Amino acid sequence: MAPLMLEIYDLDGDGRITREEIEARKAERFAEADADGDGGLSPEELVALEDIIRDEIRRARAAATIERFDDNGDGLLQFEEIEERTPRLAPIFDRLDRDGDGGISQDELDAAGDGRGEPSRRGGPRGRDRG
Ligand SMILES: [Ca+2]
Ligand SMILES: [Ca+2]
Ligand SMILES: [Ca+2]
Repeated sequence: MAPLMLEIYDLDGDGRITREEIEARKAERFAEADADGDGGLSPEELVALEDIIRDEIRRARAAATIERFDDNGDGLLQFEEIEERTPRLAPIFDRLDRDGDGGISQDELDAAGDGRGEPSRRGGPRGRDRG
């Protein structure tokens, strides 16, 4: 069972999703979408329902992400916690910044484009001189 499903449907947080919980969640959604409370969904309300479901999924996904990244356990993602777990950008930056001056110059970008076999969108197989 995907944790995402648990996040969305496990209302009492016991790690199991019961039929009742699914029904309750659906009823909750419906009631929330039925803005005028007439017991039926108008086109606008149906759109609202879709938004609610989409929101639920995004929130659940965010909650799962926070749980994974939250080093100090405060239930929030601090900037440092994000940085620490998404180190992918740092090596790329370091690699591009060949002279290590903390900035990436156009030359360095060109060199990266030529040297690493990354397809350039500028077209033409010829780059600058080999470095
Ligand atoms: Ca449950
Ligand atoms: Ca309605
Ligand atoms: Ca935290």
